[in-house]
Amino acid sequence: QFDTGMSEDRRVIVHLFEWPFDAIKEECKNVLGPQKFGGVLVAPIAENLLVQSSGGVRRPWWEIYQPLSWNIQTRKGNEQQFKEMVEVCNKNNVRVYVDAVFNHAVGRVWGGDSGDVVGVGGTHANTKTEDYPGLGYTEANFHKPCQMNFNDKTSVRYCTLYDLTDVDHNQGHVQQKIASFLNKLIDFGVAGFRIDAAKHMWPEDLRKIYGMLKNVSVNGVPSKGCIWMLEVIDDNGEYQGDYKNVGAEYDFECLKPITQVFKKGESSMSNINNCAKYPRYLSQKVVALTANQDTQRGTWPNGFSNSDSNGIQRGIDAFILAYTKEIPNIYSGYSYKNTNSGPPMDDSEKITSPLNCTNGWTCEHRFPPHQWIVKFFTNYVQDAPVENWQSNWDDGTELQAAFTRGKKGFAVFNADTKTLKHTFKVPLSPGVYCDLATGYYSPEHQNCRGTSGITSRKVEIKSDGTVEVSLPGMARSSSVNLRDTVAE
Ligand code: LAG
Ligand code: CA
Repeated sequence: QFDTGMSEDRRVIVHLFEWPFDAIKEECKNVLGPQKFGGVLVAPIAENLLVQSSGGVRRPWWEIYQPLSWNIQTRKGNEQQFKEMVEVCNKNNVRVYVDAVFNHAVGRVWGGDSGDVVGVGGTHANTKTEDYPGLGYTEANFHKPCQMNFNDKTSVRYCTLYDLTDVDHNQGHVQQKIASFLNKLIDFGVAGFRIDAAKHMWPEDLRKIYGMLKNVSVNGVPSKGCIWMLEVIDDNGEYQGDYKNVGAEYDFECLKPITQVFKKGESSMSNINNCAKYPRYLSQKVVALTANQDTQRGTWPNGFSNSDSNGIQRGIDAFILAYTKEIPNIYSGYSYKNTNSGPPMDDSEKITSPLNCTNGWTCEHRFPPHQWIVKFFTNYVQDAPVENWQSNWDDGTELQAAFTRGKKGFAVFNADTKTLKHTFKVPLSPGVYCDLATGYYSPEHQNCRGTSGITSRKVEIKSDGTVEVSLPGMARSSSVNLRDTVAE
């Protein structure tokens, strides 16, 4: 684990995708602070292109990935609301991270013949002449448009992603613009950034920009250097090494077998365990991603859909939280009609409040087992080693696994459709434990409690260190909507 500068033993980040600032402020106070989340990742905040409709829906979510000014002005709120949110989250010991989009600006197609485009705050830009006054960029600050060849690193960094106008980060002027935006946020108390499309920028340029940043200071107290979480999507490790001296990187590679095991019953638990031992995971700062707006929509890797709520994503989240030694980053979103659908909104296109987890907001992070497993990670295991790994006691499908985290925790997963029944031997002290997947220990009741006062499952470790486990299988075919099961 790398030093994140998060408060005390807090480590888990939750991505509240497209939550308005006012709602995040409340969530920090009422849920994230008390439940010991370490940080919240906020979706892009810089003024973006206003897209009336696309793919049959109004206001597609992805308009936020097309910036045209540095003003903090999106449907999530304005600069004042942002500042207040950061202040309240910091007071509640929840660090704020911002998804920063600076590989590109609004794409060419949106300007039509005249090239004129307008942002959600009324700022204009011209995609034809490449004048983006709100960003302080002119044609000279962009790469020449070209078709990206994904087999060529130079092309991946220089050429055009979708048709988004590609910024030239080698220029001092550009570095200055980006750094001053990030520094302004650091002044507000922001502690780090997700670097969108990091793979599409040169590591040396990113290092220069990182070097221009101020020191982070939270609640007026100097904290660790700013954290960068780089989005480097990498199937075979051909890019990740390039960025290891720039910042932390999201782990996409090991998410793949994890997704395959839980989603389809393919790959195997031992592939997951081997993956985590690749040298690059030991030498680099890693953020263990469980999902993001892209993976949820199936963009990568053979993703999910709304009806995927039958426990698959929850299984993945729980597995990563129980297994990882890195910094976990879970995702909380909303249900959607098609993959373009933006966040739930009212008739005036204002984003509705997610605070009651209604209207389509799915509030995965409030699902009680998530909160207990966040505690399992935060309060107990953290970077304790994964030991006593077993995944092949059964009939060879290897969709079930058990492991201990040092002498601090024991976890069993069943991603198979059939029931798991097995007796394990573990090095934890004998006694009766609460199963944190179903409840938590309540000192007040001196018992294990689930939701609504129900006594939750207990697990006994006998004096010879054995523990009998019986776990039902996953129902891959059933389709329960998440909204029916989240805490309201
Ligand atoms: C990312 N990481 O590198 C984000 O995680 C991902 O969500 C972003 O794509 C992408 N990079 C650019 O920041 C999203 C949508 C795209 C969307 C893009 C820009 O997944 O579908 O493209 O944001 O808004 C859209 C249209 C395309 C069109 C493009 C440019 O969907 O059809 O070509 O805009 O006009
Ligand atoms: Ca680029």
